[in-house]
Amino acid sequence: MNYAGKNVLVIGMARTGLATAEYLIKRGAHVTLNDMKPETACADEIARAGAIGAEAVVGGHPEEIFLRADFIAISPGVPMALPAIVKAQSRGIPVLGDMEIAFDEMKGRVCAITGSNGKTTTTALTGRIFSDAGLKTVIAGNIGTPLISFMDHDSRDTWFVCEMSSFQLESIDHFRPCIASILNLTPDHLDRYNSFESYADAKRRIYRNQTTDDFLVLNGDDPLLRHEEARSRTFLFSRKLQLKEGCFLQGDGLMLSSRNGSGVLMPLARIPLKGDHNIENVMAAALMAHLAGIPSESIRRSVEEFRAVAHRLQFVATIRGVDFYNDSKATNVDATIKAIESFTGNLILILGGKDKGGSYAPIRDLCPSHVKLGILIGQAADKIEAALTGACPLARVGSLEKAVETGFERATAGDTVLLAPACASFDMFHNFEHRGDVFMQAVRGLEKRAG
Ligand code: UMA
Repeated sequence: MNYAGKNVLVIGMARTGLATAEYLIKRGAHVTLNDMKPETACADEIARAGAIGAEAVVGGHPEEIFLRADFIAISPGVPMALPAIVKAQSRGIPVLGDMEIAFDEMKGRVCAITGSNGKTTTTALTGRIFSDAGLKTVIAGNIGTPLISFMDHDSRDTWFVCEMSSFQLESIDHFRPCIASILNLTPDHLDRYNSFESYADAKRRIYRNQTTDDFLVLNGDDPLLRHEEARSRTFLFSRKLQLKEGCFLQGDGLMLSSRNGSGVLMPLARIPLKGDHNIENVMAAALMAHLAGIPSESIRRSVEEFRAVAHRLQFVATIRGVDFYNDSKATNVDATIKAIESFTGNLILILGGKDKGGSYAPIRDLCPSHVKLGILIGQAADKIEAALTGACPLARVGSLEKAVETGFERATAGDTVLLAPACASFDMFHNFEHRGDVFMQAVRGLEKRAG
């Protein structure tokens, strides 16, 4: 698209908004950046907007700036249901996300990964396999750096391995990945969607522009995904099914099979990541790499060398026989269940934060066998307490640091203190990374004091 002389409104003045504004200004657009935050809370962002040549309007979303835009670029954290957006759309003003804008210019190929859980680990691992195999690779999207930030480099021959959230998928139009994957579908973000179906529909947009030349990789063990009707060539990965084509388990070996060849990829015991859910993540990444033409030997080596991504079931320390794990990225109930299931029991589980509108009851079933003590923090503590009372002992504390101390006091050698909160972090922290960092700092402090 030719942006020269266009009036563009960019909503959200954080990573995506600022990168998008810079991209558009370099291509001749007049950009207004808009954020609901008051001026006092975004002085740095206003200064950055000025430095790149954008006008900044903060402290709300005044309708007139939406209605005079030629098009609107929306950040993932801003809901499409914002009244000013709805009104602009009703007047025919296009609303696009940074991934769509980037895709319009991109010369390379996209491998896009979504799902309720496991996206970041799978994206990081897939990117690692691609780059270890000598392919020019960029890892972008929900994992941390907006895709649009990479568009000033020559993108020919590049694989863009993108983690995509449902939020980002809402604002695509022509975006078409050569390889797409949906890892799983479980309830999340029900504070933004009015039903699980509309959340799942947003995820399904990942393959809607694919053609018969493209590949779609789905979790064959997820009943919601097994029977998707896509135009693209669909391959499953599964821990339970024996597949003619795809990635699956045979005995204790991981098998890969397609027209590109078949055989044992590697014994399960050689996968360094913890937990059954990570076997699924490895299967998805291996299958995508296989479909991109990467030899099994190269995939195997990369998987063997890959270690957990920060804040995803990350081992922190052992203090007097008590292990500490940071799974701050477990921001929904399903992720917490997967984290719990990665251990055989003896867990002291730290739960709580900002509630996202779902039910905590599914955690209850695992408590008697796995959880010695649940330590509750944050705004959601009352709701979690109501859901788990009677299933395991519970304690309430006022901070994450206090939760770490209490966990250590109540643990005996052989126990594991696990942060897997089942909630968003924004009631007490800037984001889940900040929450994980505070947890790890508290553990390190404990380690020093324990000698
Ligand atoms: N804002 C408004 N009006 C609103 C809502 C928000 O003005 O109604 C403003 C906020 O005041 C803030 C800005 O929008 O200043 C934030 O925008 P953003 O949340 O999109 O922040 P970015 O820094 O651009 O981060 C986004 C993704 N954030 C979200 O989806 C919430 C990041 O994913 C992503 O890494 C980044 O783009 C680069 O692609 C984070 C995330 O939490 C990790 N994702 C969710 C998840 O994984 O569950 C989906």
